[in-house]
Order: sequence, then structure tokens, then C-alpha cells
Amino acid sequence: MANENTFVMVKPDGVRRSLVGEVVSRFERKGLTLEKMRMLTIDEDLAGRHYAEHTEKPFFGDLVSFITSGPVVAMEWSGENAIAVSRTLMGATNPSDAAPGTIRGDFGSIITENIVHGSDGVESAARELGLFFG
Ligand SMILES: Nc1nc2c(ncn2[C@@H]2O[C@H](COP(=O)(O)OP(=O)(O)OP(=O)(O)O)[C@@H](O)[C@H]2O)c(=O)[nH]1
Ligand SMILES: [Mg+2]
Repeated sequence: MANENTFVMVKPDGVRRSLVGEVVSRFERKGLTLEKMRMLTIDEDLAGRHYAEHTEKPFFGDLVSFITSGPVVAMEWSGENAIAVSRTLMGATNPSDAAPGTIRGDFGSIITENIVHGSDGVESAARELGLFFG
């Protein structure tokens, strides 16, 4: 067990669909602590740095145009095993595989618009928190 801080973001589709409160509420009810919160529109430079691990993927261009398509809500959450707990709350990357009861399972239908992002490890959490709150 470890107390962790992680980066979570409601993506442009989640903001457009008024799901910010729903996402925040699920994280709060789970017992995680909201440390920081900021609404912003991501520019191409930040998108490229945030998704650096995906630069070579065929869908990279689509990823950048989607994540820059409208405002997002960037958050820092803390708690026991916060990184894994956040990923569990979010559900599988592809909403069509995500279990009911997860955010993507309950509200998503396509992989390109899967509502939330959450860091996938200690290093990416530190890197992403630095990008958005450093
Ligand atoms: N168009 C397209 N988008 C994809 C595909 N795979 C992943 N993505 C998108 O790229 C994002 C990042 O992919 P990953 O980091 O592998 O998935 P993830 O960690 O569950 O999702 P994030 O929390 O958003 O990082 C996903 O959330 C999807 O929106 C794909 O095959 N095609
Ligand atoms: Mg990821």
C-alpha cells in the first residue's frame, strides 16, 4: 500500500456532455482526495508532450485533434493506491470493453471519446502532474 498522487483529466467529450460533476463525484465517493483542479484548453504543444508515448502510433494525429478540440478539466487526486484506483474507476480504454459501473463502461461508446484520462504509473503521474500543474 502506498499513498500516491495521480493526474486525472476529464477530456473534451466529458466536458461537452456535462460529465465533470459525475466524474468528480465518483472519485470523491471512492475516498480519493481532490488536491488540484484546473479548466483549460490544451494547445498542440502540450498535447504532444502529454501524449509523447503515442507519437509513433497511427492514431496520434486524431488523438491530438481530439484532445485540443475543447476545454478539459485537469485534476490531481491523492490517496491510497490512487493510480490504480483511478484506473479501476475509469474502466478499460475501449468503452465497449469497459465494465458497467466504471466511468467508461457507463458513459462511453467509442475508443476515441472515452471521457477520462488517468496516469498509468508512478512515473507518468509525476510527469503529467508536472505538465499541468508544475
Ligand atoms: N483512434 C484511436 N485511439 C486510440 C486507440 N488506442 C488508444 N486510443 C486513444 O488514445 C488514448 C491513450 O491510449 P492509452 O494510453 O493506451 O490508453 P489509456 O491509458 O487507457 O487511456 P488514457 O488514460 O487516455 O491515457 C486512449 O484513451 C484512447 O482515447 C486506437 O487504437 N485508435
Ligand atoms: Mg494512457
